[in-house]
Amino acid sequence: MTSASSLARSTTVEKPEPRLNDADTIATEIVEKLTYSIGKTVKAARIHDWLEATTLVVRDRIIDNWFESTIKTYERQDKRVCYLSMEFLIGRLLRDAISNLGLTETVREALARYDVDLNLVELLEPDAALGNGGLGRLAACFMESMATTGVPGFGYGIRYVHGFFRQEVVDGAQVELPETWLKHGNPWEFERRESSYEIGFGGKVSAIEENGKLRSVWRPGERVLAVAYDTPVVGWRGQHVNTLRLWSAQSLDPILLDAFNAGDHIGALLESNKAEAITRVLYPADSHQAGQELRLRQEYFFSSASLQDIIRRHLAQHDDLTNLADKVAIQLNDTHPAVSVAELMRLLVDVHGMEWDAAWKVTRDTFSYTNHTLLPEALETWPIHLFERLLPRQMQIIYQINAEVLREATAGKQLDDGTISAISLIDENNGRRVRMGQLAFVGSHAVNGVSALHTELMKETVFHDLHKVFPTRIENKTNGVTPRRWLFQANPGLTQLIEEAIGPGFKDDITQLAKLDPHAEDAGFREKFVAIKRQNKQRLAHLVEERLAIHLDPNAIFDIQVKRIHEYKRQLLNILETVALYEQIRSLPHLDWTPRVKVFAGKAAPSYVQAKEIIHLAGDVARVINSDPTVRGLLKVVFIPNYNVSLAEIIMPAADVSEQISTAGLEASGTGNMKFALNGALTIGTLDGANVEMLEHLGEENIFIFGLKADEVARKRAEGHRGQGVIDQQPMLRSAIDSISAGVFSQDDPNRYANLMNSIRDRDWWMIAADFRAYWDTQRQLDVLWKDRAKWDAIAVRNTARMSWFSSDRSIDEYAHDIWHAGPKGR
Ligand code: 26W
Repeated sequence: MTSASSLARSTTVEKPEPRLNDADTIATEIVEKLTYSIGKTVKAARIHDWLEATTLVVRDRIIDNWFESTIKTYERQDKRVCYLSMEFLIGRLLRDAISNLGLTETVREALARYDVDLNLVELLEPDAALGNGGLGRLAACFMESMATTGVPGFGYGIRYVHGFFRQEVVDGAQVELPETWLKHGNPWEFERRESSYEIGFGGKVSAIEENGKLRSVWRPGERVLAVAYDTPVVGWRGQHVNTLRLWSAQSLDPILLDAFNAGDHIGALLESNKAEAITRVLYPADSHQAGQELRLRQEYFFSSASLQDIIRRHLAQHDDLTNLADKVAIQLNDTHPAVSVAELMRLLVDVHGMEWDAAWKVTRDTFSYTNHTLLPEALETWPIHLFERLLPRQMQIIYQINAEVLREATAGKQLDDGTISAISLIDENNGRRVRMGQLAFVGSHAVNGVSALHTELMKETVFHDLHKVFPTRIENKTNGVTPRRWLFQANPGLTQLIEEAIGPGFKDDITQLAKLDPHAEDAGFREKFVAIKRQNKQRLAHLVEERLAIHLDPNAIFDIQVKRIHEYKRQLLNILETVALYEQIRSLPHLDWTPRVKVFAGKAAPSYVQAKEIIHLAGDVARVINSDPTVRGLLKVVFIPNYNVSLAEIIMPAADVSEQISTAGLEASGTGNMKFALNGALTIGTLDGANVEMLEHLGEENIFIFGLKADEVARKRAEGHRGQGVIDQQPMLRSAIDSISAGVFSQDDPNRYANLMNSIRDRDWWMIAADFRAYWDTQRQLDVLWKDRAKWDAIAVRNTARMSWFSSDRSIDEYAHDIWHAGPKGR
């Protein structure tokens, strides 16, 4: 093309020509980026430069579709879904983007021309770890599924400078180190200086009279700026591209020059430091609410910025805000953005002059709320005095909402004081606190749990009384995971094998995985399936060898438990079974033991003492067992430090056994359980969270369920169950607990685990002793099954074949249809 004709084209045609996607073009473009954007020659380029250049070339291809999706949504005035989440645990983006665009082999070939290996380039990208665990990863899977299924979705969150901490294990103990994902810049994001909003804190509220009516005016004592950073989220085949908008805090005045000129160089920067602190770091706790002012500032900061942005966009297209709920659905991902309910009321009533009742209808019709945990210590409440000081107008609004909800609830009914105090937004019993769960509930038209069991328990426990008043509000939306990341990208070998067996249709319609089911009976297919599993196990073994200098035998069962470390997730039950197995192998070496590798990984909240002790114990047990020649070849234990999304992508496809063994009633859903099973691991688990639905879909021969059920746990707790009685009846368990207590695994500090072990003897709140025997027996059942390879492998194949319902596309379809009324399935 001559330069003259390209000039003519650019003045007459708005939409760019579709780019060529052959290896030649891509290679040329990568070198152009290297040269003109990065300023390096091919010869001088380091591998980081290749990463950046490749990312920019891939990004160009996404941007074309991004504009198209955005313009289409705008022109058709489609309803938008805004997913408000304090966390997005995204992981790496390059491989995901290339794969969803269908360019993996082409980009590989393009780079190979310069002797650059795409795999190595991909490994350099830092994980975007803007989340703690399940809730944050679910938000990332949902963003990808919204893009894939064509729901016009906007993720709203926080651009933390430091994501989830890096974990090192030093002398057995977890050490937290800062994470610096932005160190080399972030080529995926676009700063949108024009989309910035003022966020207020503190100050005073006054009422002014306007046209005979009182209007509240909030004059904040402090203001910060929220600046938007946009990242495109590309769906499968690149058709639809959504936006993840993350907010960064900046001070309005970068420096107080008067103070600076007067010689107060530190004071001159105080304001800007205080503002920027809001988005500096992700809170690393997912079990206890932090209860700190900075956390509430984060919550309000991103809620207010997101709502102001949503309102601005709406008013750019519509005359007023009365039809907001027809054009926008806002999903609250847990209670972290629940202050949005009060903030939207403030914006509608105080700023945009809407009548209270009309505003309340708009608010309720717009919001919906997902609950992700029933753990009492994780439910968010804020002291009234703190709330009032930081957000005085929002506090008034909460009082007013409370009064009206209580009036609505009592209308025509006689409610006792207990019910009234249970549904109140203010907890009067613990030093007066605002209950964010109640606020989210009453401000939403739909409230959902994340698995069938969890949803039922929500109705019986946290929201028992609100559920009675609003009996149709709670519904279930079982979680899912994106098969693009967790099957296609993480397990290309298996993906290719599936394609050879059933054709490529499953890539666009994951329910077609069911066609794989009959292949479970085909010995030839099973052989190939197992060969791929073996390669994946070797890949993990290689990583463990490199990082920990521990050799793993791929012939052994790879038995894996990776997730946040929590007492309720019961890593301790797994460790006790490991110790018991170790002692059994030592005392009965002549028996035909099935070789096992026990893999653990996960992070503990920095202030969670017991969780940190569990990590220490896993490491101590690993060291003793791995250096004992009597069990060599039969039992190995590893704790892999710094579990994150990228490590999960290597671990999930390498598992033979997936440990999903939470105390029944405590795991809201679990999503790791789905990733493992999709990749052909056999689950050993309790009837908890989405394991219940997995049992339904897999059939009881294909999943290994044991232990107390949720109602049995509740009953035992009510009866005052203690561990000691059970321990006395279980010699293997007693011996394992006694060994750990006696310091067999911690000779440098024999009392290290005294508290941990006593908590099982004296209390056993998590039913570790109570479930031990059932767990042990089920593990031995798996040992026996491993020897019948045809049977094991058939079950593994059936797991992959029957897991398609757990795709997050299905979850998103349900939200779109039942709650949002948006997107192709929701209209
Ligand atoms: C306020 C401190 C805090 C922070 C985060 C409390 C609780 C949380 C999250 C709600 C914890 C979480 O990630 N929950 C997990 O959500 C997943 C997605 O729904 C579920 O699969 C897990 O079972 C649930 O533990």
